[in-house]
Amino acid sequence: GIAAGALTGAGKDDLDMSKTVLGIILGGGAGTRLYPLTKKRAKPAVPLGANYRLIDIPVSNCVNSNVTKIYCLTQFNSASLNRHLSQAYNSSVGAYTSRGFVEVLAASQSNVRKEWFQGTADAVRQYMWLFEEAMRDGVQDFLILSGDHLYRMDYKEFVRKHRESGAAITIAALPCDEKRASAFGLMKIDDEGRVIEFAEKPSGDALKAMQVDTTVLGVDAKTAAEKPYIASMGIYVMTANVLKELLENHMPTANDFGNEVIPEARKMGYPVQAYAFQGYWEDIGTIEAFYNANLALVKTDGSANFSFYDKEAPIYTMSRFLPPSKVLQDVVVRNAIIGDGSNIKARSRVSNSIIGLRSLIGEDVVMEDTLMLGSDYYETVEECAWVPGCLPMGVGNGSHIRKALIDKNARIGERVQILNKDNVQEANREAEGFMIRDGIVCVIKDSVIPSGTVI
Ligand code: ADQ
Ligand code: ADP
Repeated sequence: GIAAGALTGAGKDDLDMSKTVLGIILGGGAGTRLYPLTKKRAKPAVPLGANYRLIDIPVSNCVNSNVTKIYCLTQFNSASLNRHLSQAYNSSVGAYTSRGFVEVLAASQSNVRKEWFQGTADAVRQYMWLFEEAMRDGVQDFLILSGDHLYRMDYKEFVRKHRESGAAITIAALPCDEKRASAFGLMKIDDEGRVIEFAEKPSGDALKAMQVDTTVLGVDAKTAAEKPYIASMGIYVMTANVLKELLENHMPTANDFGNEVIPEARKMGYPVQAYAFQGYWEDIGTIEAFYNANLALVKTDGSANFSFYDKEAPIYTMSRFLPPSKVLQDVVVRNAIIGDGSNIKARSRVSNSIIGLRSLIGEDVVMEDTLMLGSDYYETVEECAWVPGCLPMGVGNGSHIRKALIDKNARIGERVQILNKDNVQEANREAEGFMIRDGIVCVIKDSVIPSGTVI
């Protein structure tokens, strides 16, 4: 569900975005960094911000920028991902005149021999035969996006700059501090924004060597002093026929954009440009970053940088027609987002937390700094009672949970304590239904944590 009006809100489109740009979303590799969220689902289907999924961010940005032909490349497909995309978007992008679509392309379905995509560039190469059809239909540029970023961006300006500069590849870029710089592709640029050096995730001396004056990106001197690196956001506009030529003829064995294609193309003399992005952007592809970015949605100290609400550029999702959430007597909710169809029983206290859709929270529960993803379906207490040993969905009476990430359909019993009192940073207790990553207790999807458990 997108209201019809939302699509016309994309503004004046002299670039003919819907016809000339193909959105390609890199939906995830092996899925190790977000594990165990990716244990039972493809990365784009990971739930976000109580009602959404990761894929909603790039797809909504596309729709709001009038990019209506969208492919999502993923290692494997899941029924829920397809259902989510088709229910949320296909009626809106698929109008007869725009001939738009949002489709999942899985590695295992590719007609090229390899079982898995070997990397980002390899993923695009394996489906180039399909993208060529879009090129014959008028597509000039590929907009290559990541599936695990939280941001709002108007791709029209990005594409406009790409075409104006005559670049082969344009890389969205922002200033970055020393601490995080080595996690990114770093650039040096000239006065025209042309990339004159590119280093993928350098460290040590090679990192230091990439320091620049980032006021060239349009930031003030103070910000430039704190953030002396120009980082690639992993978001690119690439001229379609140039990329085809690069992947098939010049570097047929290159697997990655950041490691191989971009630095090689630059060395070969192809014009590579940087596009300065202003605004909030976060890579949420690790458990820690994912947890922090979700909880930052309810920060009151001004560091809540992202809102799912924006009149001009909303983030869309599947309409589920869930009932509004219900909160019973003497419940205290502070700094929280509660997804649709949730139910919080008497005297519970929820603070600094995101409670995902269809969450059932019992009586006298305490939840702090917790990201609960919710449930995929409702199950009544009566239904559960028919099944021997069934523990109801959600969080049972009297449980106390702090700094946890509870995946969907978890069944947490009564008087459970998830407090990680010993402040364990890493632990693999998958057989018991949880893991600890970066000090965050992750309760795995569909797990059962028996009454009285202490973690
Ligand atoms: P990373 O994000 O570390 O750096 P990479 O692991 O290649 O690079 O992932 C890029 C995106 O592609 C991610 O969304 C990932 O899930 C997806 N992806 C990875 N392998 C894939 C595969 N085989 N099939 C489909 N999708 C796949 C990149 C750039 C850096 C830049 C950062 C910004 O390489 O230069 O700074 O993004 O976050
Ligand atoms: P994810 O969307 O997190 O990847 P799945 O691929 O397991 O998760 O699919 C979740 C979907 O499956 C839900 O939308 C729900 O409709 C359905 N589903 C899963 N388990 C059940 C169940 N036990 N009863 C009814 N529906 C279920």
